[in-house]
Amino acid sequence: MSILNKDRQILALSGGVGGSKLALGLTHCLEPHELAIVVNTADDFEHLGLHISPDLDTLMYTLSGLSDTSRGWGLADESWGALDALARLGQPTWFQLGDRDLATHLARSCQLRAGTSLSTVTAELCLSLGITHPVLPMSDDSVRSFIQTGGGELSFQEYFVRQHCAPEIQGVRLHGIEVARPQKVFIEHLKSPDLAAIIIGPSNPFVSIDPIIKMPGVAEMMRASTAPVVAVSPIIDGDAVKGPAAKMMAEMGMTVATTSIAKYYGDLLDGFVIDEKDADHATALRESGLAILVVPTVMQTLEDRQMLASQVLDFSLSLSKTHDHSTLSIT
Ligand code: FO1
Repeated sequence: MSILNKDRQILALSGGVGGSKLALGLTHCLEPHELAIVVNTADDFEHLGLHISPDLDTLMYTLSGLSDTSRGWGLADESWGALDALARLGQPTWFQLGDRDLATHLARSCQLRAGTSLSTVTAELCLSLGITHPVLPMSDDSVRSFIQTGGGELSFQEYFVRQHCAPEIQGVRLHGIEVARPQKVFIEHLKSPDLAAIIIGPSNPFVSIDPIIKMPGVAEMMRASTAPVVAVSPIIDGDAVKGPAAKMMAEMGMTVATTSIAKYYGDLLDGFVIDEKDADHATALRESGLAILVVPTVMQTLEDRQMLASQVLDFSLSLSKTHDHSTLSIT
């Protein structure tokens, strides 16, 4: 079912579990040629000689219906024989690699080692998994999130998995961001007059969305595009649905509320989607110049994902670009 006229496209920016849920909903509303999903790769890391791309895998497994929805990452019906064998060999097991999941890391790692780009490897993996909507790594260059704490910097997975997000965060350093080139199809969409909307998923702004929008030129192209930019709040009623976003906000001195998310994204946004529990924020947010949609944003079932996606789509397509961007040059 196509809700876009002629060949209009939608860009969705995604990272983590929340972003994948909305992306799945969007794939049920849009044809493959109408949607491209841009995925954070700054959580990627080398582990046991393997290049691991957690947000790409979470999205691919979600779109292919193979994901373990209770864990939120990895594959359903997983076995852990290799991990047990690694433990016997005294290897690190804090980052749990399932036997089937390992196949993805092995396939990706040997392709990358052979010089294939992450984009090409991702396209091949998606083809194998029967995924038809384009999944675009945000870049084929390396960007890595480092969590700055009082005790020094931690790689993202060290912070998120090994230390269970316990250390107090002071900030995030995006290593490599200054020279990272946004993925070429991503840029083509950003520059295309056929781009109908850019949807930022309910992902962690600091470690899932910032790596995408802080790459050179991306924010400027988003502002210059005629396509409205709409974000779905990852904070509901003063807390995050999943993950460390709320804890990070509090530790970085922000009020844990939808209003702080809107402020953080600043003039990048034309529209903002908040949960009904935050309906009392709508007036203040509208007064700041944002178009606001108030709907249930907790996605527990596939129907929830599809419903929210179609509401966000309709809302986004109803917006015209509200900011005057004629003064900005596209770098
Ligand atoms: N998250 C955990 O909390 N514990 C794990 O052991 C773990 C293993 C893992 C393996 C593969 C993969 O693709 C993701 C994995 N994750 C694990 C989730 C991952 O750390 C997060 O999904 C992202 O980096 C943050 O969105």
